[in-house]
Amino acid sequence: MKILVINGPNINMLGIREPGIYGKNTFHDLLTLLEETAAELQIDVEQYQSNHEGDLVDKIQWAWGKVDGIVINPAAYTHTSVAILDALKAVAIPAVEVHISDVDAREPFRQISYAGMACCKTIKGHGLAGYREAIVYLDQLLNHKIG
Ligand code: CA2
Repeated sequence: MKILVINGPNINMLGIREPGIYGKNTFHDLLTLLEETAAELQIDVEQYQSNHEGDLVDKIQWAWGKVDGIVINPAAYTHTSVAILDALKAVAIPAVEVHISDVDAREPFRQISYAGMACCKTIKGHGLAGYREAIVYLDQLLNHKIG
């Protein structure tokens, strides 16, 4: 079982500014959490972060035939990118959308998610723990423990 975790622009800056919105944890803390989750579930978890929309599209295309599930936080591209939506639809790999903050409680422009239209589940407002929840969900889904 291989899960690809994709993070969009500025996620690598976590913990540096706006702790009131995104918490005090850093991007390094997120990488540690992903490693711990992979060990706990005995699965392969790969993380990819980019600040560039086309690179995110390339990575989603790369995943076709290579990974079983995708966890994606497209960050600001969530609210603008039809290209990321189309890439997720093209590969048709089960995908879960994660947002660290509760985007529904923020500015109206953050309440639109294009990527989410191609995802089977969205987890928002759970901080970094949302990534673990998404991986556990995909692991159970792909092992037919949930429908
Ligand atoms: O809540 C989330 O996970 C977001 O995807 C985070 C994005 C934001 O544009 C989305 O609306 C919601 C922002 C990523 C991190 O941005 C930072 C901003 C300041 C300091 C550090 C990171």
